Amino acid sequence: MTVQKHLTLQDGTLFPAFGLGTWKSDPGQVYDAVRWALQAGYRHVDCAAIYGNEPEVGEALQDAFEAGDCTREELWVTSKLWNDSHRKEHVRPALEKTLADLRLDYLDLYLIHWPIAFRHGVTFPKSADEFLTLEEAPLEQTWEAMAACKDAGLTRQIGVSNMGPSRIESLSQVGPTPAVNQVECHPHLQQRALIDFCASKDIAVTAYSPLGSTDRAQRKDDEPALLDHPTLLDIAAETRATVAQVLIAWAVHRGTAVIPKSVDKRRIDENLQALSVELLPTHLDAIATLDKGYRYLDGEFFARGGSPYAAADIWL
Ligand code: NDP
Ligand code: 1BO
Repeated sequence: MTVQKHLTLQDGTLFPAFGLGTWKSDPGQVYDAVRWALQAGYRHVDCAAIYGNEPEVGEALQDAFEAGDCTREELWVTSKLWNDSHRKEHVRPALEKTLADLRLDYLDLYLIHWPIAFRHGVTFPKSADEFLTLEEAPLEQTWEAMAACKDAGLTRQIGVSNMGPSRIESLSQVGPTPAVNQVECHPHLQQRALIDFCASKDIAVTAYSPLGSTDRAQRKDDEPALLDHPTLLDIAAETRATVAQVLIAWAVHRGTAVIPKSVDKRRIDENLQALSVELLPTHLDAIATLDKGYRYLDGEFFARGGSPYAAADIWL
């Protein structure tokens, strides 16, 4: 079994630095993916209500506990509050729905998924009136409701996702400092300034889309293919690893948690084995040159249809 690595959160809680992503893991696939992952030694699963697969993840978790693959106490489960439930009266019911779907009594971590708000019941807005502005649904009120969920024992930690320093500062003025900020992070978007800011506040960073999020429905014409990058291919050859393993090892080496998604048993195993890949200073120097501030998830999907949001303002 591969040795798990951990980050230490503000209150001393150990946060597994490696987990399984589940976005785009369709019902019909995600049950097996979660079971294979837990049998292989994964101890962290990243979920979200909007992924539409929490009931099937919950079935897999229950069966894994019953089969003795791991105990609830050994496992870290993260989920996320969707944008239509930011108003304070909707936060706890959304978390309770996620807990029922996941068949859990508590989460380890609950995140505000995006600093974007929709009218209650809207999955993805089709018109301007389906959005709420941040004046109509202030993130600070959402955060107070998240903190109440933590106090009620529904989640052990609370955190944020897709947020930059000014949003984190303003949430920290009305409640606890977020335990975790989950953001896109890979060699083309290294997030050095944000990671330094989070370190200064003792906020752990989780890197999402660490492999370049290759299976998104909407891809851009100019999208760089991370898994085929010549520098990364060279490092993979030198370390006798795959490029995916190099990317995961790099994320863990720089002190972030990382949550690659796969529904393929071979790749699920391969990704976990990345924790044994050792990168040399020359490799780290070469990867450092690949930063170009490129977002695979640029947030443009929240800026259409008469949206009051601009993509560039999401990451403030
Ligand atoms: P990833 O960067 O993890 O890439 C997933 C893609 O890589 C899939 O096509 C997968 O295919 C493929 N893949 C997985 N392992 C390998 C491998 N070893 N070699 C080659 N290809 C591989 O993308 P995601 O965008 O899914 O990000 C990971 C997770 O982060 C999400 O699943 C989600 O949990 C979280 N996330 C959070 C966001 C947020 O807003 N907070 C936004 C985006 C992601 P296959 O399944 O066939 O193996
Ligand atoms: C809208 C994209 C969500 C991925 O976490």
